[in-house]
Amino acid sequence: MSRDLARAITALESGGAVPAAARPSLVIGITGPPGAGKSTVIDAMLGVLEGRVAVLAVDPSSPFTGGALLGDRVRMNNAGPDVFIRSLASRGHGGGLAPRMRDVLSLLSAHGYETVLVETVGVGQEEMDVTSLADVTAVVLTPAGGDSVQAEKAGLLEAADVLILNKADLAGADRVEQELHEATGLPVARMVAKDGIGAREALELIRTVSRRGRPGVLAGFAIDHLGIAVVSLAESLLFYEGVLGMRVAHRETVAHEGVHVAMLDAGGSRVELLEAMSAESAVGKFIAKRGPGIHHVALRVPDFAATIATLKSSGARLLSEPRIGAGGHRYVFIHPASAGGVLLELIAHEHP
Ligand SMILES: Nc1nc2c(ncn2[C@@H]2O[C@H](COP(=O)(O)OP(=O)(O)OP(=O)(O)O)[C@@H](O)[C@H]2O)c(=O)[nH]1
Ligand SMILES: [Mg+2]
Repeated sequence: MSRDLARAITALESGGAVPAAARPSLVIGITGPPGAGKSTVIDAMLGVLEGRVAVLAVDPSSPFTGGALLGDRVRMNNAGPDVFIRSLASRGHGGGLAPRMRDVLSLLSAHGYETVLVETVGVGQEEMDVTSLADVTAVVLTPAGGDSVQAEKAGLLEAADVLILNKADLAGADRVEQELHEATGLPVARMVAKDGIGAREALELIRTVSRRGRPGVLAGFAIDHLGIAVVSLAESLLFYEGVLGMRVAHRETVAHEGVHVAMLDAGGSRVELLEAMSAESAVGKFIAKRGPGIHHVALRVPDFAATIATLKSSGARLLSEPRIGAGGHRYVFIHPASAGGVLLELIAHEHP
């Protein structure tokens, strides 16, 4: 298969046609200053990626396609024989790098490659054009002084969808992570690529970012329920159940949150009445401060783990680590300060 593909790519370069893809691959651009650890990051990702994976390295210096292939494969210890690796020279070929790359990506899709990692050194227009072909561009930076300045000058940060702070084993990682996040507003994933650390989390972040704005995948989102703080469940049920005629789906005491809960069906969504077990519980304090009323909005999210990872790296304030709540669902609360003044509960969209 791999040899067919190599032949097909060679044929392309002499003007061959590209077959149509059944399902497009996820194309991840890995770029950044020289020596930031792009190849090592890719190698670490190869260690955790499943399915068919291809690596394209854009070699800015070599006039020979495949010129850097050997060197790169030697450095990629996790590249098994099934990983397709190819270097594309950015010089010495007519027609521009981006059009050739687009064709190669189509071929890889057509050959069933689910993930394509594209390494480029982020300098020059040709390279930036290639970056625009990726679904997600991750810029690799390090705590070493000057890296981020250089990346900014090269316009790299503008092309970035996520940042990877590699070499997080070096001094200053915390400070640089904070600075990068504040300067760009982008999520930052930390890695110690040479030890394979952080690759899984970085990929999770990349997948989450690539899902944004893609219709269809968002279909998993739904308002799960509206949480209403009440003084007395018994009294409020007289209205919600007795007068309105809503049906109580279940009642439960969630001790670690200090509440008695009545869940009422409301079409596809639900209403959750919350009665405080004590004045010290969160709902007790809420009522003391603001009186009874809407306490939180709960959203069901399609990819809970990935969403949590993105939230954390984007600096959103979570009230706790994910917990198991009513009905056995995993959930987490996001502080109103991070969610437009609403206490937001996220619930894993899964059936226990
Ligand atoms: N301390 C430390 N060193 C690392 C880490 N990851 C990579 N390196 C080292 O950084 C150097 C450069 O790594 P590469 O992966 O070749 O970097 P690159 O960005 O692909 O480099 P070019 O392709 O030449 O631009 C190597 O000596 C790696 O061993 C890390 O997490 N921590
Ligand atoms: Mg490299």
